[in-house]
Amino acid sequence: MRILKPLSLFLSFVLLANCILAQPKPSPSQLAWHNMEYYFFFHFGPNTFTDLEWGHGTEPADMFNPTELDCRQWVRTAKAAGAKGVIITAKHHDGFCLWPSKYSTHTVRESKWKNGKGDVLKELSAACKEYGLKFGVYISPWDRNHPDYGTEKYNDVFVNMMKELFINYGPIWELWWDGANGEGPNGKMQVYDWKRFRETVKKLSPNTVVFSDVGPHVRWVGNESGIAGKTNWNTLDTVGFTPGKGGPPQDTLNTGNKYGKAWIPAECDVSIRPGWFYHEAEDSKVRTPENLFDLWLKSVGRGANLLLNIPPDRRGKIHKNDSLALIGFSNLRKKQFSQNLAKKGRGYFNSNFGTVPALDLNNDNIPATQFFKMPVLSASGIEFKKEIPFNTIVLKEDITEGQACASYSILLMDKKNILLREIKGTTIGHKRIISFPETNAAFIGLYIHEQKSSVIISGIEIYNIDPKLIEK
Ligand code: FUL
Repeated sequence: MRILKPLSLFLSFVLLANCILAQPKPSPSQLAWHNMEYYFFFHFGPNTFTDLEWGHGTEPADMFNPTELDCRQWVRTAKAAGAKGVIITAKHHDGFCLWPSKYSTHTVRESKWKNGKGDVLKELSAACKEYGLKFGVYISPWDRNHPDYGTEKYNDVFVNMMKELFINYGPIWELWWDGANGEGPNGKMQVYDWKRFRETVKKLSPNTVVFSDVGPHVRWVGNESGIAGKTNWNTLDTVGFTPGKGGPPQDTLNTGNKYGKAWIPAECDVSIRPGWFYHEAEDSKVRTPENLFDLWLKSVGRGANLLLNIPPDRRGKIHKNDSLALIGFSNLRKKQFSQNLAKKGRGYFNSNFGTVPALDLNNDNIPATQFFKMPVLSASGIEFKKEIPFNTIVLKEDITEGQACASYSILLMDKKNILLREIKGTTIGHKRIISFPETNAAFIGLYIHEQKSSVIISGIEIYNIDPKLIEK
C-alpha cells in the first residue's frame, strides 16, 4: 500500500496536467490532409517554354503555347501512381496566370494558345473531379510582372485573384503561398497583407488548408530535397514570424517545435527532376523508383506529407520518363508493403499494473486504437510463435487529440528473450517507417519513454522489404 500511494499520486498529477495543458490538435481539414500523404505538384507556365526556372515577368504571353495540353493525362498519371491530389502553379513568380484573370493582362487570354480561349485551371479542376483527386493551387505572392506590385493596390489584386480561384475553380483543397520574394517590375518590394489574405481564404473557403513557411495550416519542411526531420513535431511557434524571409530558421521548420502552440505539420516539396519546370536537357535526370522510395521513407515515413513535382513538358503532357519512374515507384510501394507480417503474430499489452491478456491482431473487429492505447510509461508490442526475419516496422500514432510521443525505443528479441536489436526514436506522428538490417526476432516491444500526453498507437505493421531499399 505504501508503494502504491506515491504511484497513484503521481498518476493523478499526470492526469491533471494532461487536462490543464491542452495540446494543440489538428482541425478536421488538417486531419484529412494528414491522410492525403502523397500528391503531385505541377510546375507549368512560360518557364516551360523559355527553359528558365524563374521567369523575369517580361516574357511575351505568346511564349505559352502547349501543343497538346492534356490535363486528363496528368491526373490519370497521378491516380495510377497512387497520388491523392494535385497542386498547380496557377501563377509563378513571372506573374503569368494560367487562368484568364480579370486582374492581370498577362494571362492565357493574352496568349495564342487556343486563340486566347484556353484555361488550364478549368481543364485541370474538371479532370480532378472526373478522376476523384483533390485539386490544389499554388499562387505566388511575388509577381515580377504586375504593374501594381510594390504598392498597396497589389494586395487587392492578390485577394481578388484568390477570390477568382475559389469561386470559379473550387473546391480548392490546398492553397500554396510560395515564400520566394523579390522586387517587382518597378523595383519595389511588396509589403504583404498576410492577415487579410488569411481572412479571405477563411471566409471564402474555410476547409482549404493553406501552406506557407508558417502555415497557417501546413508548413514548409525547410528544404527542397523532400526530407523531413527524424524528429518531426506537427506543432510550431509562429509568433513574430511571417511567410518567406521572415520565417523561422530552416532547421526549426524541419523538426517543428515540441511545445509549439499551433498545429502546423510539415509538407515535403521536391521535384522528380533537378528543376521545378520541364527542361528537355533533364529528360535523362529523372529520379529512379528506388530513389523515390527512399524519399518516401524520409517524408511520409517521418510523419510528413510528400508533394512530388512532376513538370509537364512543352506539349502539355507528362513525359514518358517521368511516368515510367512513377509507375515503378508505385509498384515498389505496393510490393514492399503488401505483406504485413504483424498479422501473423499476437499482440500484447503491458501496463504498470500487470499484463493484460493478448488479443489476436488478426481480429479485424478489434479497433487498433483500443488495442494499442498506451497509458503513461507503458509498453506494447507483438510476439510470434517462432523467430521470423524482417527489417521494417511501421508505427502509427492516433493524432486526433494531438501528437504525444516524444521518445520511444523498440526492442527486438528472440524466443529466449535475448535482446537482438534496440532502435531508439523520438516522434512518431501520423506514420513512422523504421527500417534496419534484417533481424530474426520473435518479439517486438515498443516502449514509450517520454510523452506529452497519453500516446495512442493506432497501428504497428511489420515488413521484410528488399534490403536494397532500407533507408540510406
Ligand atoms: C520556390 C520557388 O522559387 C521555386 O521556383 C518553386 O516554385 C518552389 C516550389 O518554391 O520557392
